[in-house]
Amino acid sequence: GGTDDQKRRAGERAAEAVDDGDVVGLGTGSTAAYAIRALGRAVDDGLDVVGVPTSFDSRQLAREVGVPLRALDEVERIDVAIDGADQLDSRLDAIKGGGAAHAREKVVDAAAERFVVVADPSKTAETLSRSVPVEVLPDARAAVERDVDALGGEPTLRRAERKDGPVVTDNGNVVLDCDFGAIAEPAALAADLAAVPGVVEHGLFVGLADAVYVGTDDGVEVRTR
Ligand code: DER
Repeated sequence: GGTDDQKRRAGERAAEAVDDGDVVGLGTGSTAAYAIRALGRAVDDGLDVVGVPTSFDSRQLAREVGVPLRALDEVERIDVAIDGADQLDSRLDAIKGGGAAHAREKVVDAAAERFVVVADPSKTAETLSRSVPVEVLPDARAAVERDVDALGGEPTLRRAERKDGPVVTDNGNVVLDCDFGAIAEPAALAADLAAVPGVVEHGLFVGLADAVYVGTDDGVEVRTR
């Protein structure tokens, strides 16, 4: 992955684009965490924002740094969402879910007027090729594995560390990491995965990101859709 400096530059630049009065979707992961910390400092300096967290971790960090919080169903709108990604292609389509938070992330990121991805250079690629995290109802796992196989994917149940058995998401589901190799048509695969019974949410974020802030060793590259 990228360096902490690269991630920090991306996160802090994205936080600068947040305006007074904004409702901000607070993404999950180490890069989005820098944006949340920067927002905490801005709130200390008088910025008036409300954060909508996308996971247990983003909620905890927001509380720690003093960003006021509302639940998703308590806000009328989301002005901007700032979130990381596991991989991003040249059309700003992304694979997310490294932190198994992609179900709630997608609701918040898609609802936002403006969705900004924060990343480091290790995340960008010509074509998406990482495994796609798929959140699955626990009892449907075997059926979904068969459907993923039929779609040409290789599903692997994401196992927990320091806990026997699988990772369990904030929503009580399990995650299959599905390797499809190079994904030439993300939109088609996204539609196929969304149609599989038992799939709660997949980690293909197609046509959602409005901009990406890529933190480099000497600055931030901003790319828009
Ligand atoms: O889980 C997610 O989708 C996160 O955004 C994650 O994929 C990115 O995490 P990172 O910023 O720590 O690489």
